[in-house]
Amino acid sequence: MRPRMEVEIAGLKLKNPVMPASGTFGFGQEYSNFFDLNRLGAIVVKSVTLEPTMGNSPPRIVETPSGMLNAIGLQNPGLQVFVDDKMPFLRQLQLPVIVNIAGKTLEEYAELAGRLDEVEGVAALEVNISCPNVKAGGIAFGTHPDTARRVTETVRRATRLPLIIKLSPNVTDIVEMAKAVEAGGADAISLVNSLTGMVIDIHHRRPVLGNITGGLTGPAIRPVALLMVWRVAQAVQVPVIGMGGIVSASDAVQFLLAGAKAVAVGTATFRDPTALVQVIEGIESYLMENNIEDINDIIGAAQDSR
Ligand code: RRO
Repeated sequence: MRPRMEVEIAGLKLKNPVMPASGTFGFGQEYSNFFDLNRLGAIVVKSVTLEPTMGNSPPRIVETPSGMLNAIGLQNPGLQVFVDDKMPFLRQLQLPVIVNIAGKTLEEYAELAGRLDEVEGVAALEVNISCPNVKAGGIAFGTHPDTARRVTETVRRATRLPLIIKLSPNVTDIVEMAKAVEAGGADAISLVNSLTGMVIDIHHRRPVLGNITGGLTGPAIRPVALLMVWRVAQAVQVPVIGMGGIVSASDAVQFLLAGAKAVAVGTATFRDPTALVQVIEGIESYLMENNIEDINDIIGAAQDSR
């Protein structure tokens, strides 16, 4: 018998707990020739800002040991183009569409949330308070608990949509951040965004990235991300979506055992556009091999061994 793979997060019913990490899957359509997108638990789009955003000067990406640094700088076509040109494709999919939003000010976050509240087919918002590659907004809201709480409260007032707040690992105490956004009205928490880093070109004697710093992702950050998910899952009541270097089903299962109710696959998709499907199928095989009938039975199971 096939195991039950459904999970519920912030009122959203997901057919399985696997979704793309924001920013690694465009607006979905880009990947629709590789596999049936309806196999995913949910879709999460690249961060949307109020106005079109050009992003940072190149180079924007550099490979690192077991990972990569990116400094895209929030490039996206802006809210209106997203709603007019990207949503028609997304809303005909049979899965929850989660829209990641990023603002430069509290008012921008509120306006994004308020306008998306009225857009047909948006199932939830993921609030990006953790982009490491822009000066204003993004991570500026995500490294202090009071500020993170205030953004959450502001967005909460502006929309009825379920709110997922995406946390940065570039903080002293991730648990404090998670508790702050929970108190502010988050329905779920996703973590982690990328870890700030840099690479220097020794021949030109200057930083490789145009932005100097970038966000580190990929397997290099997995153990750090896993520990943060483990700690946050212990500390909050709201569900956690775990991510950071998940490449395979066994990586994903680690996050589920640590207490994540769902997982996101990001950088792995750049190497293999079907990585998400491999992870879904691999989790199902793991459950079958271990005679587990319901995926919910393994969520947080490693916490019980403490
Ligand atoms: O666009 C980016 O440079 C970016 C964003 Br918004 C983010 O949230 N995380 C990241 O690693 N890069």
